[in-house]
Amino acid sequence: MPLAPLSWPELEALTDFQLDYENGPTNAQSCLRLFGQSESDIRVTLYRDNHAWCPYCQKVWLWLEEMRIPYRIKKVTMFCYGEKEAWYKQKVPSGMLPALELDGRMITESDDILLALEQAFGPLTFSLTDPRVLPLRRLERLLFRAWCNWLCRPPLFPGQDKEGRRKFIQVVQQVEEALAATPGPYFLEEFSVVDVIFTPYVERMNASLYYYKGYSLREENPGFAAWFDAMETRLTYRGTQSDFHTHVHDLPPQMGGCYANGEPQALENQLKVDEGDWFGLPDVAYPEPANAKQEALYRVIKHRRNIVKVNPANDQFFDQALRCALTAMMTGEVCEPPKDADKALRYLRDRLNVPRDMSIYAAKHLRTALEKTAQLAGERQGEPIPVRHRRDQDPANFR
Ligand SMILES: N[C@@H](CCC(=O)N[C@@H](CS)C(=O)NCC(=O)O)C(=O)O
Repeated sequence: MPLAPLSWPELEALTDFQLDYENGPTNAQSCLRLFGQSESDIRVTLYRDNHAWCPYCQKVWLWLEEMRIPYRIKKVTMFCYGEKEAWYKQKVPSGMLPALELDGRMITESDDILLALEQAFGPLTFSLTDPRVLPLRRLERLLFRAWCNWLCRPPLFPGQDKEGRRKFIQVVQQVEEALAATPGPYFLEEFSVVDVIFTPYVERMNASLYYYKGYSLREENPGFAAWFDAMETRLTYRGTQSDFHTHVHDLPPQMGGCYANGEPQALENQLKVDEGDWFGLPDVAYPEPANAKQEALYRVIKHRRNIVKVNPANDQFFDQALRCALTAMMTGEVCEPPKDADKALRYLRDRLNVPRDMSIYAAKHLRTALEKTAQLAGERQGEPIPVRHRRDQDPANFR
């Protein structure tokens, strides 16, 4: 017999998920990080984007976490998903992110921020200006440009996609050689600022090329594979790590478009990223934490009123459908949603964000529960995810 959906208090009793936001592992929800020090020790405020989509913010964020520098976090809206806060435009008239306040001095441009942080707190193993770091800094930009040229150029002539792929793979070979030049999995002998610099875009390349081009950076290159595996041993990186679904749909408005090549492998991958199986994606390889479902449940409960409010479906109706999905996730039993709940459940499935809302495995469980519950109601998809903007993700609805 199918189960009736549990009530919110009943669901609440099924999770004891807790996080020490100030002193515990890196997470996207903290607004204050202390690392065992006191608030009076704080010299730094990081202004970063609300949804953890901005790659340059991730770079500075990861550096601060690795160095365990106490800091405050102020979250700011990006143009593509909402209205930039007036208070931020007074501080940074261009509205660009990230920005960092160090001893009352405002700094923009992520590399300048890292240089200033190095001056104040010392380097992360090597300085950005170290002669061994400089060529790798340039290599990262070379890889970035080859990626943009392949992914973000509208197709103008036949063979353009193949040419983009060939040139990208040429630079990938150079990166593979750089990774192979030292004995460990990182760029230099030890984890360093170089790994931090490569992280944001390599993560975005892995996601976007898998989805739009059918090319799996992590699986097709042993150096990258070992590097990703090593990065995932670090709680700092895990806390900032996103998933394929989030990236492939946050990149188009940020990059001015991402162009799919229509190849069979790409089509297959698109289906997998959008509709599952999310556990079969090469976006994470470390073993799943035991409390991933509890985390997903805790995070939904915390924001349930807003989640229900922003869903295009009727509130009472969606509240029940959502509880069905959560009940199924936590009990493993079938919980029949109200008739026609397919669209509403898939609307939420498509709008979970990692790591903004929860960590990667928690989101895989929640997406799976939403999809499986939706399948009991029908085949209809939710409203399409916009590609020119992401106002559907306006953080104003969650304040
Ligand atoms: N060169 C800058 C680039 C920063 C940048 O492009 N930031 C983007 C976000 S990824 C931004 O703030 N755009 C304005 C917005 O989207 O609101 C840096 O390294 O900090």
